[in-house]
Amino acid sequence: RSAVRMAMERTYIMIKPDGVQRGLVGEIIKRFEQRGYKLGALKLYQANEDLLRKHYGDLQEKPFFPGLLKYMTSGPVTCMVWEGENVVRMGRQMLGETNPQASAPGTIRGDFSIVVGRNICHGSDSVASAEKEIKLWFDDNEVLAWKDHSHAWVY
Ligand code: RTP
Repeated sequence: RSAVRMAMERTYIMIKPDGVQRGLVGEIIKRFEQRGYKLGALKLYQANEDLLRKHYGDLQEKPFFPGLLKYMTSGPVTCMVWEGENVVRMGRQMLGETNPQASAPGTIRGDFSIVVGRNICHGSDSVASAEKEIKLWFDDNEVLAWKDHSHAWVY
């Protein structure tokens, strides 16, 4: 297939503190790798409130926001960039629904979590928010240039 016809995208996937503490980092990376997506950036990172207010800017007025801040700063998160065809939508599908009890078995939340306040992972909901979130969580020099990757084995 011609490279120009593919919807090549990047998305921001983050394993939340519960996912890290429960030892699910390898499992989650494995699922994206095995699907055929390419890792473009990876780091373990202790987030602070300032960064999380920027990341979750649209949720600041929600009653659960203080609890969300406490949860998300309770330990390190794992920040990742994944790339490949349609990865924003496919990534959300692999994660499952925001509420784990609405998540199908076979999804990450559907396999490993029970409540919305401890739902293991985050994935960008659009190409635009992916680009915004990648800039927010990574310095430019931490993210591999897309052209460095060969996708020839997958596509
Ligand atoms: P995420 O950004 O983490 O991928 O989640 P999302 O887009 O699927 O969901 P969103 O509505 O943006 O909520 C962000 C995160 O806030 C926590 N949350 N807690 N009722 C609650 O206690 C509640 N609702 C949402 C979850 O961790 C959710 O992923």
